[in-house]
Amino acid sequence: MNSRNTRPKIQHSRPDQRRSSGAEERNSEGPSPSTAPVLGPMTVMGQSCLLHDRRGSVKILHRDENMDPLMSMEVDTRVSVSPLTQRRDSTLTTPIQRALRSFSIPLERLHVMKGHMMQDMCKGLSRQTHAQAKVRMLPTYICATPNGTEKGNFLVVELCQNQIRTLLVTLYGDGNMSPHMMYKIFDMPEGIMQGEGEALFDFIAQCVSQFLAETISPDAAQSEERQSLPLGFVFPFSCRQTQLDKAELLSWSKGFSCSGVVGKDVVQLLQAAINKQELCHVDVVALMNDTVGTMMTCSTEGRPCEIAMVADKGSNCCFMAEAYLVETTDETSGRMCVNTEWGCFGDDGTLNDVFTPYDESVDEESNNPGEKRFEKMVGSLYLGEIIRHTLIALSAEKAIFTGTDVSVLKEKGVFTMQHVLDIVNNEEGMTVVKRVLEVLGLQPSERDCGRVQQICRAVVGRAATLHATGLSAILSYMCQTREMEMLTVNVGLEGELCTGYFRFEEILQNVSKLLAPECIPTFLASRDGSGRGAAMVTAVALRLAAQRREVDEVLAPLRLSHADLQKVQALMREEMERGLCKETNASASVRMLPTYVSHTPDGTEQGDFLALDLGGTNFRVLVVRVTEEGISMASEIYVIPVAIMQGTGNELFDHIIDCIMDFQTKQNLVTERLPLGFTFSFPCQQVGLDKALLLTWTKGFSASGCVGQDVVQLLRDAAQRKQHLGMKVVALVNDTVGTMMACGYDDPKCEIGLIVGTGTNACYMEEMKNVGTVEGDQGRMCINMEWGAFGDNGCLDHIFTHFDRVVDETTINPGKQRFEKLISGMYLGEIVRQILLVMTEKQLLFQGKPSPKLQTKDIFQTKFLSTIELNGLALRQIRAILSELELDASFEDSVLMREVCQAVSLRAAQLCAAGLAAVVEKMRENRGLEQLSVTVGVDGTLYKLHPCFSQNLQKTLKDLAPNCNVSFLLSEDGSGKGAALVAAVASRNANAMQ
Ligand code: 0WK
Ligand code: BGC
Repeated sequence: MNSRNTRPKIQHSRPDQRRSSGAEERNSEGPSPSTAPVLGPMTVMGQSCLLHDRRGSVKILHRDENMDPLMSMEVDTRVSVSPLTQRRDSTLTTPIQRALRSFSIPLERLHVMKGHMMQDMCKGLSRQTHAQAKVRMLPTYICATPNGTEKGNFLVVELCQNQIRTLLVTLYGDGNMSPHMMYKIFDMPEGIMQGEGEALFDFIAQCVSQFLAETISPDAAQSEERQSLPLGFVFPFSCRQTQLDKAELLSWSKGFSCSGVVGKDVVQLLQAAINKQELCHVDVVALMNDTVGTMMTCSTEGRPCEIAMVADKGSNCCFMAEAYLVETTDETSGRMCVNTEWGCFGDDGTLNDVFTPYDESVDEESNNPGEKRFEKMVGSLYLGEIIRHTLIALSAEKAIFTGTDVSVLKEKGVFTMQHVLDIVNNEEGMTVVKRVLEVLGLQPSERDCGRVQQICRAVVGRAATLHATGLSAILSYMCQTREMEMLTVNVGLEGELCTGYFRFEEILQNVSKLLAPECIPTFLASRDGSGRGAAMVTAVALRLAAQRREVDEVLAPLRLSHADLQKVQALMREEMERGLCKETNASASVRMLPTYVSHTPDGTEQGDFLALDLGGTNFRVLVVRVTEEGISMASEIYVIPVAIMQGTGNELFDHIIDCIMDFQTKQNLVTERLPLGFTFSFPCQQVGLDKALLLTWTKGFSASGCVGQDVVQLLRDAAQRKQHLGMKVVALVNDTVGTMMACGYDDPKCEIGLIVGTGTNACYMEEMKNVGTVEGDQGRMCINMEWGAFGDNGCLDHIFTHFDRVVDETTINPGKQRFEKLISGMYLGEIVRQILLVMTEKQLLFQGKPSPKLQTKDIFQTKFLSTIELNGLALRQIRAILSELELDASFEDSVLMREVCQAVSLRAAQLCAAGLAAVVEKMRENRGLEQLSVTVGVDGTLYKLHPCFSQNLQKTLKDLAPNCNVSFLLSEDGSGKGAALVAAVASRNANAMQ
């Protein structure tokens, strides 16, 4: 199971390393040319050229001296990756060759880069290192993808480069198969990107206002005005989001630098500008990065998309991460979309060796030098600039445009992305290239054209390769954190580099296959940019918000406040007092039964004893040896079939004797007549240590003819019937008492026994003077509270929910053991099942489709809660549990499932704590202490196995009884040991009497 403290080891190892690490060691200089898989149609390595066919096999051509050096370059340089050695190849003669080579990154280096990216991703996700990380890994608070039920009108505003795009998207809840979309593009006024932030947001709000005026008819506008029109804002800049509609701008990029925005909540700024336009019905409910919009856009046609990459002016990528790994949020379950903001990758210098002098020039000229270095190598805002600087350098070295006027190249931004795309996509000779360069005012020769095209292809090819490297890091990261052998995933693509450069996707496919062979990405080009996706995000946000409100409504009755718990504590105390008082004991719901155990073990107990432990999950027969050195025991678990539990008393006790006889046979104790301590975990009125009248059955038992009878006698009678003389019952104790005694043997401060298992109950050492139902007022006596019945007099009806009532009505003892039915393992699963049924009915779960199995009583076992609430359990494991119940659970369903289980188990732990707080506070007052320090001996499957029950109980107890320092001691061998100790005390007293 993974959780925040057990995280998967993220590693990046090269595929060939994985295949044969030996080879690697063998060649410190990087792989020998013959082994290194190389990418792209042509790789030049020193004197040889490697030609790669599509199948990836490599043909080596040896360049002979009369081969035209350029010719060797004529072959496709679109993607050139070559072994490390290549870059340092000083044999490269011409400036062109050197320039081209500077843009080719060896496969080796790409592997290292992928590794750095993965390391930076982990740094960005970790709460400790997030602040220093260059790859910011910003949480987006998007934890769900569209489920097709979204419907309504949604407004979207996209802040693009030089444009504002406004959309109105209508969804019909038909699986989003045919959303209706209207949109309008507004060009941004000159200089607004570098002006006042307020001016920018006012302009955006005016666009919205104009768009609405043009698209919504006045009548519809009137009815619209009456309804809230949700707006999703696509804001492609790095923001620290704390909610879907709360995002602080961290930094501008791509030429934007509006003042008064960095560090501000961008949603607030837009909402304020919109309100200024008196569009008060327009409510900004979600802000998202353009990558997120793209992921959602590509997720609509019934094919979930979990990664999206924008290769446009800027470059960025988002993906669905395991929420528990996103340490900068409190979400621990499910997945959350993370906006990587990988544009800043390398700002710590890790890319310096691949950053060419041309990249340096572009960076120096930018308005954020030293920042966004990765973006500046791959964003279409910069590719033209890189090429311009390369051409400037080459013409300065007289390697190109010799003897012609190249002053136009001095103009920043003159070489646009469109120019570049026209050149790189041109497969037909140099006509197009020539025309593009001439339009720019250059006079290129045929040779110049060829060289410019090579440079353009090298720069764009490098951008595609670097995108693929970043993507490979994310692919491998997802594969590893999901602990999968193979990851198949849909990747949404958006941006002019994706749509404009016709070889982009192919390079992405080839390079990611080499760098992340364990992953199979399917690329989905986004047809509608991120606008449609933004409408989805807004729709999902509203659906989730509406769902959240409904879920809170359903679960609200289970959420107990501190005041509620204090009230329960006070009611428990009241019932305890009534139980202890002779006059009111009979009507008290907490019977406070005397146990005749007047002190905890003192270590002098000795002897061999038989012990029985009935009433928990397992019926156990034990033989216990108590010596001064300690206690040793042997035991056997026997089943009590339901037919016996609900048969006759004689059948039950005969069955018990059969088990004892079987045990004694196996333990060669047949000849022994050992004193026996009987842990009988049901409410009994004890008359003495070995005489106890059963008051009522609980926990599914109902054997007839026992209630009101002396249980010890029933056992003796059964032994009689079976002519079994091999035992002498000397003591009967409740499992809480047995547990207290067993733990008291190791910790003398243990004066409270607590069981939270199939049932629940507690006992504690009370001052005899307070026990009105037993003569004498010296010393103390252990009181078996039988708190399971607390509230049977109706005092807890105010916290009893509809779900609890349904569960109670379907038990064999309706109206009884009401406190127990809110807390113990026998009932929690059923409470959860009832809630699931209601939530399914309300379409909050399983798309409203209940499964027949979910209608089956006790089908949802309490152990499922313990599993489902395991910290960070992968949601697919929750889905596995639910599929056992024939429930086809979505991701969101699994997250909601966990929330329901958490609500039910937390309430149980809190109520248990409220009961214990009443006990420890009474003991503190009894002893007139400022501070009480006491130990609780505890047992029971729920307390022991539930991942956070004990923690929640102890935390709540501290809040409710701050003047008591309570520690908890888990009983190792159960209360059988305790029963033996009580039997030892009883025997010693009996011997002393003789
Ligand atoms: C183990 C104790 C037994 C007690 C049981 C309660 O030895 O006396 O009844 O714990 O836990 P459960 O088995 O009901 O979860
Ligand atoms: C019984 C108690 C017992 C508790 C825990 C309750 O149902 O009434 O006697 O201590 O379960 O096993």
